[in-house]
Amino acid sequence: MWNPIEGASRETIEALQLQRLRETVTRVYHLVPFYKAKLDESGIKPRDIDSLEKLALLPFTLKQDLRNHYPFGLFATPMDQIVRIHSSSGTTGKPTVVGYTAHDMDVWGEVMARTLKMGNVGPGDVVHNAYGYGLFTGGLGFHYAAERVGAAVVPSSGGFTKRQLLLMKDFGATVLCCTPSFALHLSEVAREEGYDPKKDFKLRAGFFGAEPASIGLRNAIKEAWGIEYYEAYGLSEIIGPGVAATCPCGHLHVAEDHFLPEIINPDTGEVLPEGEAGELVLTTITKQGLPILRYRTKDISRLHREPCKCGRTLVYIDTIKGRSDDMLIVNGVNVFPSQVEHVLTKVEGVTPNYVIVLEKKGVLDRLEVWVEVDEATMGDGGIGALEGLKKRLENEMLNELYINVKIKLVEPKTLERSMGKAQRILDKRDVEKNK
Ligand code: DLL
Repeated sequence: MWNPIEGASRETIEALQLQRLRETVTRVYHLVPFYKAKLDESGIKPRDIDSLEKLALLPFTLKQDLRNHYPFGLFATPMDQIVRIHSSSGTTGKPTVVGYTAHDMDVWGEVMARTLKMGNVGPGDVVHNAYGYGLFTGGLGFHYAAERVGAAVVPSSGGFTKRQLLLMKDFGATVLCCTPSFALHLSEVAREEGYDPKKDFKLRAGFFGAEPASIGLRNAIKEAWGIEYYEAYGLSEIIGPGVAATCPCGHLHVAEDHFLPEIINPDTGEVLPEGEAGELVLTTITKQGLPILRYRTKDISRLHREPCKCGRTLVYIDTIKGRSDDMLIVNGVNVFPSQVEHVLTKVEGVTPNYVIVLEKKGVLDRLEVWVEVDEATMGDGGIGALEGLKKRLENEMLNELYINVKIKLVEPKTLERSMGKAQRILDKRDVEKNK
């Protein structure tokens, strides 16, 4: 473990959490007019926070609240104490902006060091960091983590796939950090370039996150590179990566001494009993620049407090299968893109590269999945084999999703690759509605 607190007793952790929660509520009450108004409205004073259960009384914070106070309206420190600004890409509307004080940068380095320590990364390791550098928190988050644990970091950022492979090979990268979709893409290009990903590289572990990855995709990455797979979870509004990370047992432990997790019913806002699935809500309890109460992540997960064999006592969460807002509703049935991906990784002959296309046919929705056939199947398939493959996929989709899915097989390497988070959904239904 990087920090003994990761294995501390529940009493120690909870005492620390309560003290820090009270400090945070006091801080935002006095320094952020938005929170003062919200707390006054609900009749809560900072001194009322005398147990962790009181967390449930605090107001939620939504992404829209950050947008409404664009750019710095929710900051709790004057700008001369802010040393770093990041922002979310935000495809619609204004981006959300986050600010860090020197103290926050230290907290971020600490929780990110815990992430890399899960895979025992340290001096002697060469960390190839292919998360995007810039306003996105992935690149710089992993960068400072690698330096903090004493590894050598290669700040390669996204893009330039062939060049990345050259650097990974020549610099002897032992650890890879990037999105799961990019890790798979790198392995495909490595093969095309004549490398054997397992033999020609020294990689032993990878830290993947920023987007969901099905078990099948994880296995494909592990298998292609012959590495251990660690997962990083986080979001810019809370700190960036570093909110949670998988231990060697595969459990996604939350850095609970800095971020308090809750699971709520996304429709009613009620806190759900332990172990039930719902929306993950996070409260920062040590951040100074932009402290956030009960942030609605929209990520669907569950909390677990069972003891973990690795010795960590911090609560762990289910890996995020999807966000409540990227859940597709197809003729009334809920579908997560990760379910589609799961089917693709179970059926031989296709790759986990796909695009989900949604259209309206009359009053009904039609879901089509474009999926790449793999090289071998394309080579020896013939029309008959491809027809069989298409039928098999359509049957599996029906079993898994309970809806009819049309499969369109496309040639290998024809779907666009993303250097960061993959774009997998093309929803044409609204466009058609507005025509
Ligand atoms: O994606 C931070 C990050 C960078 C995490 C690198 C891990 C590694 P945002 O761009 O603000 O921050 O996006 C946050 O991405 O609410 C989830 O929906 C999704 N996400 C992040 N990590 C995972 C993960 C970064 N491990 C949003 N599994 C979050 C599934 C993830 N989804």
